[in-house]
Amino acid sequence: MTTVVCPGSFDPVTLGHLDIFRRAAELFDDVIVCVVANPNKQGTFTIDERKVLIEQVCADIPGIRVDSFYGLLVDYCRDQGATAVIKGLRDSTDYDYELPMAHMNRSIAEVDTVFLPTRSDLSFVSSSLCREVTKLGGDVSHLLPGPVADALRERLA
Ligand code: COD
Repeated sequence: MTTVVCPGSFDPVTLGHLDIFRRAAELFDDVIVCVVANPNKQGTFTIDERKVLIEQVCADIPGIRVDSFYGLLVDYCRDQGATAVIKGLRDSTDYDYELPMAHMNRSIAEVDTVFLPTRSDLSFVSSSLCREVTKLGGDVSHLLPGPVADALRERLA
């Protein structure tokens, strides 16, 4: 059985993230979507709220578990027996940000990173832009899973 981890802030989870989770679940037996806590960052949603939203929108995808973690990602991977981290790549900015982390994770713990290119029609989508547009009264419901769009509007609009 191959276990992999899809880590992220997921504040909140978008259709872009969800596409990566689905494709990871087609490629690997056991996919852990892990909300990584950043104690220095005040999120829009709490870690538990993010987890519940991800659980809701992934309920129909077999082979996905949802968890949260604070600390070094490779320690979490080792504890879970995960051999790789899955990341979505939207553009060269993501690549420049992700590649040093991938090298570092490989260097310190031999944990590999698998990059999946984002769906082209979702390559401009980020949690931060969705939050900003919603806060200013815009509609991003076509870019978010239904329950997430409702929760974000309720929280920010
Ligand atoms: N389509 C596809 N993929 C997407 C999209 C989209 N529209 N939007 C984002 N993604 C991808 C991102 O590229 C990323 O791979 C993933 O989804 C999560 O995105 P975010 O924005 O929710 O999460 P990030 O980028 O803030 O998460 C960074 C981590 C928390 C994973 C990282 O900082 C980390 O591993 N932290 C743990 C501490 C650690 O081990 N540090 C040392 C690293 S070497």
